Formats: sequence, structure tokens, C-alpha cells
Amino acid sequence: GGGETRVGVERMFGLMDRFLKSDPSSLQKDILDHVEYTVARSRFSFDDFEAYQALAHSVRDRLIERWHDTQIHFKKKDPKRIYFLSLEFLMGRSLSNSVINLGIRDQYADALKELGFEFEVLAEQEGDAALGNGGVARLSACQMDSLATMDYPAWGYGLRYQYGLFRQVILDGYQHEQPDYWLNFGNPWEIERVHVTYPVKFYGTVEDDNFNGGKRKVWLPGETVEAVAYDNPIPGHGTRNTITLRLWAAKPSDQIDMESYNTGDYINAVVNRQRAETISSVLYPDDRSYQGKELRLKQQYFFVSASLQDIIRRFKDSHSNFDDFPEKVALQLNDTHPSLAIAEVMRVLVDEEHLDWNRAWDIVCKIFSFTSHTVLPEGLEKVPVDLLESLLPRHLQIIYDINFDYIEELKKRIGLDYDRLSRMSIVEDGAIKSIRMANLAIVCSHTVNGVSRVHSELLKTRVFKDFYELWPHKFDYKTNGVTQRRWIVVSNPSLSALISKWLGTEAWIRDMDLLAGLQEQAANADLHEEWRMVRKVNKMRLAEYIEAMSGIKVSVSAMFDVQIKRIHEYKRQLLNILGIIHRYDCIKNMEKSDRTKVVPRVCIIGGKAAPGYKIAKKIIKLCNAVAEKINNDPDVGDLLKLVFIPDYNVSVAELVIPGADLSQHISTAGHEASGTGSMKFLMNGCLLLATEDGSTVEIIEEIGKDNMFLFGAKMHEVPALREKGPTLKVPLQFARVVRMVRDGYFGFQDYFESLCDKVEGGNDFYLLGYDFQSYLEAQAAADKAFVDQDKWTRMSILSTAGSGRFSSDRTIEEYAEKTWGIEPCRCPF
Ligand code: 6GP
Repeated sequence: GGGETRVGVERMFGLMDRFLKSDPSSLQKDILDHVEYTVARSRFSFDDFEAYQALAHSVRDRLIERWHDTQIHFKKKDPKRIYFLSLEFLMGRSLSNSVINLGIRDQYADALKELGFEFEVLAEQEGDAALGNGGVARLSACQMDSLATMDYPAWGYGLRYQYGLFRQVILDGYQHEQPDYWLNFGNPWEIERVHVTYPVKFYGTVEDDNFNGGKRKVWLPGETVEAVAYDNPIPGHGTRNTITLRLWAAKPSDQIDMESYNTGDYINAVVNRQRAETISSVLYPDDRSYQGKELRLKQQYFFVSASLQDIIRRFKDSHSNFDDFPEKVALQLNDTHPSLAIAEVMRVLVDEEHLDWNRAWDIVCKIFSFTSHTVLPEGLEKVPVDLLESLLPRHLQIIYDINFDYIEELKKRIGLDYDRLSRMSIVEDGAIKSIRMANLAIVCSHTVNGVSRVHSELLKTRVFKDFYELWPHKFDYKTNGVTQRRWIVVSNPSLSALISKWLGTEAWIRDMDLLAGLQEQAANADLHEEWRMVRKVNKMRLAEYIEAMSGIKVSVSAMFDVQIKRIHEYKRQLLNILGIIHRYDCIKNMEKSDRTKVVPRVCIIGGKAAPGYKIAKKIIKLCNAVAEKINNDPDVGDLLKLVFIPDYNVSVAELVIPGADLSQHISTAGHEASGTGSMKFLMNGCLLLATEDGSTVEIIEEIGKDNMFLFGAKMHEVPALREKGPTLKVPLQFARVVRMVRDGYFGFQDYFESLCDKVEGGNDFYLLGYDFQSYLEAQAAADKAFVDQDKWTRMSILSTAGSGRFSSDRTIEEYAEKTWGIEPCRCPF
């Protein structure tokens, strides 16, 4: 009875410390307890990995405390919540980020030292969580950090892939893909929620619901799979708030299917059930191109359905009327991947909650916002109708119904312009009838955001022009940003300390605009000296990594020139490599006495190619073939080195970016929606060599054209240049370097032929030939600036000083205020 409970509660309070303590001996005790009771090793004998595991668990305990408090606080305050739906999150490692955001990194480092361990060494034991491909996925991770730090009541929802992005192994210069078994040794950063499960249904048939002659239907699904929640606490910095990234794993449903068990084939029945797990087993490694595969569609719906059941359950815990839904819930569609959420909300409201269709539609139109992350037409998903019909028959009907009403409305607005109507339809008629996910997202969202100003202009004038003309008020942009917590504080601790020292405050860690305060010190000789020292130490760290990984010795007095990102034709790694060949060719043809004038370079390229993207894979091979030649040429020595860094990922980026002098962001103008790598380099005082594309245009506004090396055709010139195609004049040097590749100067003549064909004879879609001359000029300007170390250091300081706008804190604040209508909800201490 009640009496017993009260006694129990008192006893519980008596046993509970208010919070876990963070003095060295408490930390040591917790770590050792985890060695013994969690990792189950003797506290007198455990290795670095086991020490890491124990350490991680002790951090996790502290995260859980804050996380509970935050969730209780949110529940009590019941603010409007933002649900961030994304099929990809590239979180990288968690340990350093967590202890820094919790404010107990130094305490841990001290505690470990006394136990005979080095914090940095243990941190290296952690593998990356790579549940995403590239830009869009890492952006989600940065935004989660900002949402937590700025106290927003936010949840991230995604999929818990068993296998993250493939490991890239380079053999003989070719990319090979290996599975990423990231969960093999357990994952201390997640909390399995065995009691938070939802059934997700597929296939089957749809029947009329006789109660409501109208649009309500009954879906009789053919297959049920269970979604199990795994919660990843995301701690904010300088706040107690710790939010949730909830990832779903697929498990066989525990509903007993008597029929398949009664056939007597018990083993096969079990094996069949086990197949359910494949839904969340592997991340699709293609960024952009969408294949319309059933498994991919299943992943999308699985994650959408589970997330919405969770969101609606939470809403119903404290609300009884769905009219309040838009006041309490904002749903963010991160690219088109989660767009099925629109049809799913309609289905739940109409078929399950029995709302009238129009009332449900009103609600849907108020809750969704959509952000597009690409300008490439192949990035716009289309789902074949046949596929959708068999997998999700009810959703197809709903999409048809939405489309019918919308097209009727559209006819009233624009008349019977059938070309335009068919372009704007959600349903594409053609050889393969399909659903245009972007059109669905635009029609049903209240806001369509681009990720930089010029990207938004492209969406309005090209990609989604028809929609912009119809609904200009829907279109907006929020220029991307990245989190300075990970990209300066975690990855570049010495620069971080230097900035705090010179600004006299650490407040910039939560308020990046304060970095502008460095501007007035940009010519200060003392700062210059300290700045150069920090940069040199970071370069040494990178040089050691390069040597350990590839055996190549590089000189830290050379300029470190870096291009790291996914391999794509539009990102033009090939332009970079052809430029390197040109540099090599020049050195070879120089008088020996002139070689002393060459500015030494270490060119570093890293990135993964989608496994089916042949041209991208050839680019990787070319890079390695050229590296082989140059690095072994005694004529060249330290004047030029080329390194391909294998298996580029978040933690490699954390090491490479602080050590870069120059970084390249050289997409053909009009192709990079935003670019976020550039912002990370900028913050770390690396100079940019770039085209005027994506967010670079806004970086120019912050730091000025003179503070970077710009080149190339402008966005408005590109279409006309393409038109000219074969008649475009291409510089001789370009023809010469391509000829060297064609003639087998770097071997593999046949293999590289098709690569050369891509940039010659009027096929040069990405304008490498056209931009080559100005690219070389920008490179020469960089060489010249590098020789003047005072000038270079000033430019470097001004880069960091001008990077404040590119914090994801600014981006998230804009989303919160303008798109989601949410407010901070800060958990009291
Ligand atoms: C990327 C864009 O290519 C990049 O320019 C942008 O910075 C990033 O998204 C974040 O907005 N897009 C993707 O990664 C992608 O898969 C569908 O787009």
C-alpha cells in the first residue's frame, strides 16, 4: 500500500547523491568501478581500449543525469517542440565532445593521469559513428549540438544502421569498400530502450471504411516489424540541457504468426522473421543519386512511422485535441528523405484518429518545414509508383488524394497550362510513373529553406521556379553553419586556448560573433608569434599522421594544401590533380637553379567515392598514380608531395583541418549548395582557395576578397559557357597535362582514358578546361602570399576573426525564430 511506497521513496532519497561528483577521486572511483563491473576486467589489469570503455561509461552516467533532468523539465514546461527528421547523422566520436560540453575535460585528464593513462590516448580508442555520407549528415550533427547548447526543446530522429558508411581501403591506388562494423564492441554512447518499441507495417491491402463514406480507409498490412529506440544523449555546452537523438533499430515483431510456425518448418520460420532486421542494417552509400530501391523506401518509412508514433504518443500524453498539434509540434524534413512523414501524418489523423480529411490537411500544412541540400537534379528523389503501391498502398492513395486537391486548386490559380501543371504535379507520368518527393515536400510544407543565399536563389529561379512563382512566401534560406565546439574546441585545443587568451574570455564558445574581436589584433606581433606556433604544432601532428599512415615524410615548412570531401565531378578533385600535374611538370622542366624559388607544397586529398560511381573511383586512382610518380621523383624532393588520405571521416577531419594552411573549395559555380568544410577551415585560420559558389559568396562578404584566393567562372556565366561547349578555348597547359595522363605518363593508360574524355572534346561539363588558367593564377597568388609570412599570418587571423557568422548556433537560431516558432527551454541547475 501507500505506506510501503513512502518508506521506499525515503530510502531511495537517502541512498541518492544529488549528482555524481566530478572531483578526481570520484572520477577515478567511477572509472575503476566500470572497469570491474561493466567491462568486467580486473582493476589491476586492463588495456587502453578497456580503459576507454570504462571512461566512456562514467561519462555516460553523467550524461544520463542531465538528460533525465532535461526530459523531466521539458515535460513539465510542455513547450512547442522541434522534431528533426534525418536519415543521416555523422556524429563522429563522442568522448571528447561530451566531456568538453559537460565542462569536465580537465578533471578527467587529471584523474586519468594519476591512474597512469593519457586522456588523448584513450580518446583515440573510439571509433566514429558514421551514420551518414557527407555534408547533409555532418550538418545534422552540428545542428544537434547547437540545439542542445541553445536550450531548444528538440529531438533528433534517425536510423540506427548496423553498418555505417563503408570503410575505404586503398589497394594499389584503387578504392575498395569494407563494411563498417561499428557496433561490434558495443556502443557506450547509446541507451537501448527495450520498452520504447512500435510496430511498423508494410504491404497488404486497403479497404473502405463504411463508417465514414469519405476518405477514411482501413489498411490491412501484410508485414509487421518492430522498431526499438536507441537514445543518444546530446549534451549542450554551458548548460545542463542534454537532448535526445533517438535512432531506431528494426527487430522481428513479437506478434506470433501461428501460420508460419504451424507448417512445421520451425527453423525457416525463425530465419524469415530475422530478416526484419535488414531494414536498419546498412546505410546507402550514395550521396545524391537515388535508385528507387525497395529496401531504401522501407528504411524511410520505417524511420518515419516509428518517429511519428513516438511524437504523437508524446503529444497525446498531455493533450487531447489535435487542433493544438501545430502549437506544440514542428517537424523538420532534412532533405526529401523523410517526406513520407507527410502522408503518414495524414494517414494517422484520418484513418486512426478519425479526423475529417480537411481538418487533418490544415494541421499538416502548419507543421512541416523542408530544407533542400542540393541543386543537382539527380538528388531529387522519385519513388516509382509500383513500388510504393506494393509497399505502402494506403500512402499512395493519400498522396494521390493530396495531389488531386492540389492540382484542382492549381488550375484555379494558373489556368489550364498543362505543361506547367504536369511539371508541378506530385505524380510524374512517364515511362516509369513515379512520385516526386520534392514536390510532395514543397506542396505540404509551410517553408522551403535553402542552405545558402545563392542556393536559395537557384531554387527559386531554376530548380523549384514554378513553385516559387506560385508561393513566393514559402521560400527562404538559412545559411549553414558548423559547431565551434567540435570544430575548434575539441579538434584544435591549442588554438582554442589562444583565442580565449587574446579575447580575454571563453564566451565565444557559445557566442561566435565575439571572434570578431581578434580583428584589431591581426597585426600584433606577439599574437603572430603565438599563432604561428600553434599552427606549426598542428602541422607536426598532421605530418606524423601522414608518415604513420603512408610512410611519406613531409616537411612542416611546406604549405599544406588540403581538399577533403566526398569525391564528385562537380567538386572537381580532378582540377586539383591536374593542377598538381602542372606544378610537377613545371618543376621538372625548370633550370635546377630556379627550383630554389619554388614554394614547397604538400598536397593532401581525401574523400570517399560512392561504390557505384566509376568516374569518382578513377579520380581516386589517378590521385594515387600521380602521387606515386611525384613522391618518388628525386628531382622534386620536398618541393612537392601528394598524399591521398584513406578512409576520410569526421575524426580524420578533426586532425587534418587544424593542420591545413590552404584548403580548396573549387566546385563549378552553381553546384555546391552551401559547403560546410570551408567554414571549419576558416575558423581554424586556414586560407581558402575557392570559386564563388554556395556559402563562399557569404564568406567573401565577411572577410573580403583580398583575404582569400578566388578564381573561376561566375555562376551566371556557366550556362552560356556550357552552351559554347566544343568551341570554348582551352589553355595549352590544360591540354598538356591531360595529354600526359592520356599518354600513360602515370601508367594505367586505358583505365584513365574515359576520365580524360570527360574533360575534353566539348564534354567538359564542369568547365575544368575553362577554369584552368584562373585556377593556376589563384594558386600562384597563394604561393606568393605564403612567402610573406607576416601577410599570411594576418590573413589567417582575419579568417578566424571573420568566421563568427558560420556557427551553426546562428543557423539554428534563425530556424527557431523564423521557421519553427520555438523558444529555448532551459533546464535549471
Ligand atoms: C550537401 C551539399 O552538397 C552541401 O553543399 C551542403 O553544404 C550540405 O549538403 C549541407 O547542407 N548535400 C548532401 O550532402 C546531400 O546528400 C542530398 O544532398
